[in-house]
Amino acid sequence: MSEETPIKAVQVKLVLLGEAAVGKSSLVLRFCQGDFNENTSPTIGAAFLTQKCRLENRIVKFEIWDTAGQERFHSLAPMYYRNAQAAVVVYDITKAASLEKAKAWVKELQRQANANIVIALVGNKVDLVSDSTTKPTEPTKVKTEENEEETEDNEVDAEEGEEEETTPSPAEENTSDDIRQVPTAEAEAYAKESGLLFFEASAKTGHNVGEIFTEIAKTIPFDTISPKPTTTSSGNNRRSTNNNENNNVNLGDNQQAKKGGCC
Ligand SMILES: Nc1nc2c(ncn2[C@@H]2O[C@H](COP(=O)(O)OP(=O)(O)OP(=O)(O)O)[C@@H](O)[C@H]2O)c(=O)[nH]1
Ligand SMILES: [Mg+2]
Repeated sequence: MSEETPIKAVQVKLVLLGEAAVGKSSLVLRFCQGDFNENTSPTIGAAFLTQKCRLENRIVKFEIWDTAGQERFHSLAPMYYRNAQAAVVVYDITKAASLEKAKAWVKELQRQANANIVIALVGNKVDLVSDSTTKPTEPTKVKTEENEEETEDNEVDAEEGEEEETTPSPAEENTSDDIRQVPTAEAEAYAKESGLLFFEASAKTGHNVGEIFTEIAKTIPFDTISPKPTTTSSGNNRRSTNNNENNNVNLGDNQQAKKGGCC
């Protein structure tokens, strides 16, 4: 006779898409292991990982498909986004072309994926620019149960020009201007008009990484999704396209979630 209501647990299939080298695997590595690797290898096919995220009233178990960004793997993508409840579409804020590729992925998802799929657009590598508020904070952590609340007031905060009054050194200013190719406002406006969640993040520093997944978990319309048990992979045979769950994983040995994610 416990006083506490048992917490519901739900599985969420999530797919990461985006141009090669934008940092998809690095974001997953950060989320699942709290780690970063400067020298990753390109993903071949796709990698599969899981990580749990605890919300107030439920535990979300993300089943994450980290796809390969190289064009030769594009045709495999539908196998991974089919039946997905969530997608993280990543671009690199220092590469304008990668936003165009991200937009193409969004279009494809909106045409071919689940009608109510939650899509987050993520501009990665904000640590490379000095015009964001990302550098000094949140060194390597992603959100845990305890610090979940931090995320509330910590969403898109990398407004360009936000720091103007602090008179940055010319060198810093130039570096920032030279490197950033996608203004925050431009991507944010696109995300808004397309109905996407939007974040700028850094897999390297961990900035906003946990927040991406927490916001997705909060946004998924669970009440309209038939609940699935959180036990193993029943009911979704998509993974049979790549039935070695650790197939081509280049995220180290993190086939299953270790510490470092939501919970
Ligand atoms: N500075 C910086 N570098 C990053 C960040 N995220 C990833 N990188 C680097 O970018 C390169 C590519 O990262 P990956 O995570 O392998 O990129 P990917 O999108 O998974 O690439 P594919 O698997 O080929 O699609 C690696 O050298 C990473 O170390 C980041 O947030 N900041
Ligand atoms: Mg990869």
